[in-house]
Amino acid sequence: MKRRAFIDRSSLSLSSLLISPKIFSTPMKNKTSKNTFQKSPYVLSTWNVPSATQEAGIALEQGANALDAAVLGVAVEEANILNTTVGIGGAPDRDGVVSLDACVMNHEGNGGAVVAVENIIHVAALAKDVMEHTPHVILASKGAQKFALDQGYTKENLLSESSKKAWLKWLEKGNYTPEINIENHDTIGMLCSDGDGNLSGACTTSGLAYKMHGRVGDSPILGSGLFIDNEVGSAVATGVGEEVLKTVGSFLVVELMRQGKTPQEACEIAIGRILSKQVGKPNFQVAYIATNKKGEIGAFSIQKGFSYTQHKNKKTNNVPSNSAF
Ligand code: SD4
Repeated sequence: MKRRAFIDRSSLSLSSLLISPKIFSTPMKNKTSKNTFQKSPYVLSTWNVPSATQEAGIALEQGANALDAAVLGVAVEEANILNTTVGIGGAPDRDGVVSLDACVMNHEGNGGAVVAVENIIHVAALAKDVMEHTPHVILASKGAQKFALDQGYTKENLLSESSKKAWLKWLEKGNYTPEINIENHDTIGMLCSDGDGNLSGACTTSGLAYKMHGRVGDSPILGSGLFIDNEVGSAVATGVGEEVLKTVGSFLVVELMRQGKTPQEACEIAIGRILSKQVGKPNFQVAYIATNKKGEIGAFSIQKGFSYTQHKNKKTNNVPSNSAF
């Protein structure tokens, strides 16, 4: 699953990427957890996203906090017009409308999310703005867009020519069931641990290709697409959101780690929970990645083909995940 970064990495830096007027203006509160074991920053991202992961890693190495780094990192894929599952260029719904979902969570247990947002590229930054500048956790659709415009975001056409072409081809069959296959699951979920050992994360997606208009998946739902507990660990999901929502997947992974499971064991049990409701081999993909306060990492998926990208000790590499089938 190769992608070329739309934005040249060198053009992105802590000082130059103005995805949100406020992205780096929030003072770090320096609230560290009681059990900080890991001080060397690291980043984990779903799928093969070296540019985004490295961007976040470099930001952490330069002293950014985990939340700022995650939002900055996923912004690389949100701006990548060739990535048909995130941000600009994302596959539209069955009516030809691109709508985006995103959420963030920080080490203090705060979160923000936006669902079904049209015409705004950097929805993870917008989710962070919801967290930091409203009394709410989730803003939806037109309300989220109005908030974005008030915050200084600009309206963009998110439907690329090639995504439009693919949608028109899909329409020829008149098949109004969202397609479910492992190729269209490339949500970027990113987990960051910063120099203070604090955990934060972001998850951003255009959702399932050709979904019903108004459909919202797991990715912007705290506890399903993403969950952070700075005392325990963090987890993020990708794949068919309906299955993750029904098992509150990322929360489950973190709660399993709280009970003493390693991140790997927790991801495997959470995938097992989904499989336990299925008869035979399912035809959909779900994958989790997770990390704990010791810096241990886990990843597991239903189907073969899932991988995650990590940035650790100044190196970025892609790691294949084990799978149930
Ligand atoms: C969703 N979990 O909307 C997302 C899909 C996904 O790449 O992972 N897309 O259900």
